[in-house]
Formats: sequence, structure tokens, C-alpha cells
Amino acid sequence: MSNLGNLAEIVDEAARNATAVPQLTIDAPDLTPDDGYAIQAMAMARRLSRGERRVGMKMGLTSRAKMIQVNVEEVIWGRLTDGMRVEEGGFASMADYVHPRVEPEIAFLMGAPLSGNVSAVEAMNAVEAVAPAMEIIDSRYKDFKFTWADVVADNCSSSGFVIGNWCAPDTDIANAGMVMEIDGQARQIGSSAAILGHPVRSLVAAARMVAQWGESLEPGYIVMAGGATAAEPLAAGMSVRNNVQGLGAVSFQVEA
Ligand code: 0L1
Ligand code: MG
Repeated sequence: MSNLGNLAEIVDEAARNATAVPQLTIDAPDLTPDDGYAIQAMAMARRLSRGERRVGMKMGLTSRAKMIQVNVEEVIWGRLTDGMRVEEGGFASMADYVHPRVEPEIAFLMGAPLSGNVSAVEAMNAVEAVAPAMEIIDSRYKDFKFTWADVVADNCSSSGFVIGNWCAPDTDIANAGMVMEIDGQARQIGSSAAILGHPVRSLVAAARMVAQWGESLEPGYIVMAGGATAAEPLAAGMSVRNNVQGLGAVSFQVEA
């Protein structure tokens, strides 16, 4: 356990200082994804002890495009804190990241608790609102390379998220077109249907996966459903916008 604690300190310090570290599995090749989740929980406890507040969770690798981009073929989940939030229309600073990327997403706002094996209808009944969103992911590993266990330990690359206007929960998000622009040029085009066939399936998976670790999706939590397309690298000076059919747009700018 203390060894997992040491590994949690490594990934937490890497995130805190925006410094790349070698993959944990280079020195610990037997690390399992479950070890990764234990490390993630310990690293998150360190963040919370510094005053950050838990505000939700993210689902990761919920589309084929994302799995192919990072060569890990498993749906994963990580934890979100208020310190990761980038205001809609605001600025993200390159100084806070190692090698950030951005991806177009849809976010859920929970109105009721949800945990365990639930149906899609039960999941949607627990949702208060849906919104266009983007996730800024930033692997703390050198060259953005990792195994399944590594990426889970690193909180699934969670580092930033931006949420647009919340919309009614019955807004049709089954096959919503998504166009992510950088500096006014379309860079990724996709559909919410790329997220496990329907974003609600990501929410169903989220409820099941957090329950395995004794957690629940709490009222007020934000749940990021996962990238609908591959992610795009960020650089200072960029203006980024995700337009989601039926939900509207969400944007932010990148500063040095
Ligand atoms: O879909 C995701 O948010 C996956 C994050 C982990 C892999 C990555 O850094 O791209
Ligand atoms: Mg994501």
C-alpha cells in the first residue's frame, strides 16, 4: 500500500508542477488497472487536502476515435475538482499543463444520486441538465504515452473542463453534430452518437464504475461523457470552440 502511496505522490506532484514523468509501469510493470484506481484515489485525496473541492467525474475513452488515438481500448473514469474548471469564454494557461489537448464533449448535471446497475431511463431521470462541453486532457507521462494502469493512476489525464449553458435534460443528444473549431477553422467533426452509441450509455457506465469503488454520482456533480472525436493539441494564442447541435456552443482561449 505504501508503494501505491509513493506512486500517488509521483503523479500528483507531476500534475501540481505541470512536469512530465516516466510511465509508472516502467518501474512497476505489474501494476494493474485496479492498482491504478487505488493510486488515483490517493492522489485525489492529496488534492482535496490542499483545498480543492470534488465537483464530479469524467468518463474517458468512450469513443473509438479516442481509443485509437492513445492505444488503450478500455472505458475509464477519473475525478473532477473545482480547480480544473475553466470558465466558459475564459482562459486556460499553458503554464498549468505539460502537453495539453482538447476534445469535444457533452456534460451532464446530476439532479439526483445515481450508482450501480441502472437503466438508461433511470440514468436520464437523475439528470437535471445537459450542456455542450470540452475537456482539456494532459497526460503527465512523457510523450503522452501510457498503459491502461498508467492512465487510470494519472486520473485519466483530467486537467481541465469547460461547460457551456445548461439545457433541458430532455434535449435530444442521441446524434447531435459536433464541430470543434480552433481559430475559426473546423478541426474535429463528429457526433454525440460516437460516445458509446449514445452519451447516456456513458452515464450508465459511470454509475456502474463508480459504484465498484464505493462512490455515487451525487446531486450537483458534473459528469463529462467523453470525447466524441480524437483530441487536438493546444498552444498559446488559440481560440477554441465546440458547437453542438441543439445545445449551443462553448469556448475558451489559451494563454501562455
Ligand atoms: O477520453 C478521455 O478523456 C481519455 C483521457 C485519457 C487518455 C488521454 O489522455 O487521451
Ligand atoms: Mg475526455
